[in-house]
Amino acid sequence: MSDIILHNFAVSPFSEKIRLIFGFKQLSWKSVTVPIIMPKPDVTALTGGYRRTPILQIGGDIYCDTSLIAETLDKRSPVPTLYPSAIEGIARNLAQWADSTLFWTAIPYAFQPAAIPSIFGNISAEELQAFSADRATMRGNMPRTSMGEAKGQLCEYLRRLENMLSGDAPFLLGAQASIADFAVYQALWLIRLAPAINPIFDAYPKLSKWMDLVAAFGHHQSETLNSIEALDIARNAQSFDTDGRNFVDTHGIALGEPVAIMPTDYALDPVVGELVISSENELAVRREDERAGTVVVHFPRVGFQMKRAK
Ligand SMILES: N[C@@H](CCC(=O)N[C@@H](CS)C(=O)NCC(=O)O)C(=O)O
Repeated sequence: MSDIILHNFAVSPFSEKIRLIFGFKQLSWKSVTVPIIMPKPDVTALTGGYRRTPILQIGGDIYCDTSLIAETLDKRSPVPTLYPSAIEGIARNLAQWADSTLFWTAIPYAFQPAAIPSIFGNISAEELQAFSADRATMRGNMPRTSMGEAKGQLCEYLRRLENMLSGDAPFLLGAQASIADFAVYQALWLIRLAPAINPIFDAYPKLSKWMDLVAAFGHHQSETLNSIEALDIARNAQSFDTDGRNFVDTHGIALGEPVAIMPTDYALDPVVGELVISSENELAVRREDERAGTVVVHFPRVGFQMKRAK
């Protein structure tokens, strides 16, 4: 089986979600460190434009968005599962709430001046300015949350999560960990890293204990790889993960047609290619790249939009 390669950076919460899933599943992986801000030419050579972090590469297959990355890892290594059958629906929906609403409530709270050194280390004023400008462009017209709103809403969400842990079960949805635990944890992770602001968790002792439990999964074994080696692996790939899916047509677009796929919320960079998967929960295009060769770029349906390309 081809190696699992995660293109990620250290202080990326969504990357931490996947790194902990490697720990949970005891999966060995290769780590490519990507730039924190644009340009990212070795990332977009693989994806065709998608710039968000992380992406998963297996040979010439590139998986975008952690909901699909988690799904792909679960297919490849089903035990222990991220989707226990009795709680699958609620776990997926809770994870989606955490990756969107909870994350975008926690982020403005995490990026307070007092917390910046714990998150970024010795970052210069210029670097911080470049980071803020990059993220402002990436977020486009997404609504901004003030500190007062972020703090008030975050405390209410923490109270609800604490309530979910009020029985004896160790995880959010019971005895077994699920995708919901990794998604909620990633949203709170940057706050947890920063001693100047993490006392916010003191009022939620069960949640604090649960965070320790999730963190204890660790990241399992990884080796570093550079982005040029990753491009070579893509270019040499002989087969692609396109079989075994139903064709579900919700757009009146047939397999083989040129399409553009992009997120619906932020970083709206379209990826253009020939439609090769259109299933219940996944879309994928095949595209040719000068540096990466032929690649198949996969997206979850939820959170993405597809249009016929010219
Ligand atoms: N829904 C996406 C969100 C990914 C995301 O927003 N990641 C952040 C980093 S944690 C990002 O892309 N930041 C901009 C960048 O890395 O270019 C997912 O689940 O993968």
